[in-house]
Amino acid sequence: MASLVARGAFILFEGVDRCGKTTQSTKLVEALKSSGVNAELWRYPDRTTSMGQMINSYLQSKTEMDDGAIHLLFAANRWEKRAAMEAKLAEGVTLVVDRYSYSGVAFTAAKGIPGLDLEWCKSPEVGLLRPDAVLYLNMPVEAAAARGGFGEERYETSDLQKAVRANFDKLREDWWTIVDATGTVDEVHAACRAVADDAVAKCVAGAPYARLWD
Ligand code: Z5A
Repeated sequence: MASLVARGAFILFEGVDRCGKTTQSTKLVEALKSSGVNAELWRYPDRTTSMGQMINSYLQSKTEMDDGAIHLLFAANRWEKRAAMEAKLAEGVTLVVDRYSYSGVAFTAAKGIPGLDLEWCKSPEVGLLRPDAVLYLNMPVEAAAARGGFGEERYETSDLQKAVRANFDKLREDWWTIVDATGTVDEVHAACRAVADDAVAKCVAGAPYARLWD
């Protein structure tokens, strides 16, 4: 029997470090809620789970891990949340998500480890829910770094971020929205809000779910 509740939308923010994902995802959830949309902010890695704590420790360089193993752990951190994510959407909650599988693939493949190419990196993500909309916050690495410099975590170096950006260019699909992230917070928000409103409306109207990498 079909559900009586319209499903929520899965709206994803992606982009290089400091491009504004946290700022924009937080602002979008507030705006959606204030217009009556039931919305929640999620982020990956989800550092609250036991797997997420292992990832957190790795990102903070407190532990070392094989590059393939940490890649699979990032993916497992999405799989462990998959059922909860699908249940939320089915209940009508719109999820605004800060990073997801595309970051997983773009970062690991940027390390240049033999064998860990884009295709290998995609494989553990296949079958996870595909977002209804991707808001790719497009920004040169130098401009992002000028927003306060990179932090202390692993991966926060200019060379790696440039390789990540090049990988995002390879992963982009024609249904993504490329947002100029160099504008003011309000300008970027306006562009994101329009896409989010459209995604929510399509999901209310019954848009089907899709899976990576359909
Ligand atoms: N990773 C992975 O390897 N595999 C995976 O599967 C996943 C992730 C999911 C997690 O970092 C790390 O894990 C990440 C990828 C890797 N490594 N790196 N790099 P995270 O997600 O916890 O952290 P982050 O993505 O690096 O977040 P960030 O540094 O907080 O950046 P942000 O969220 O994109 O930006 P922001 O905090 O919103 O803004 C940065 C600053 O710019 C801040 O001072 C703002 O006030 C300012 N800002 C924001 N927007 C503007 C505008 N429009 N104008 C001027 N200033 C602005």
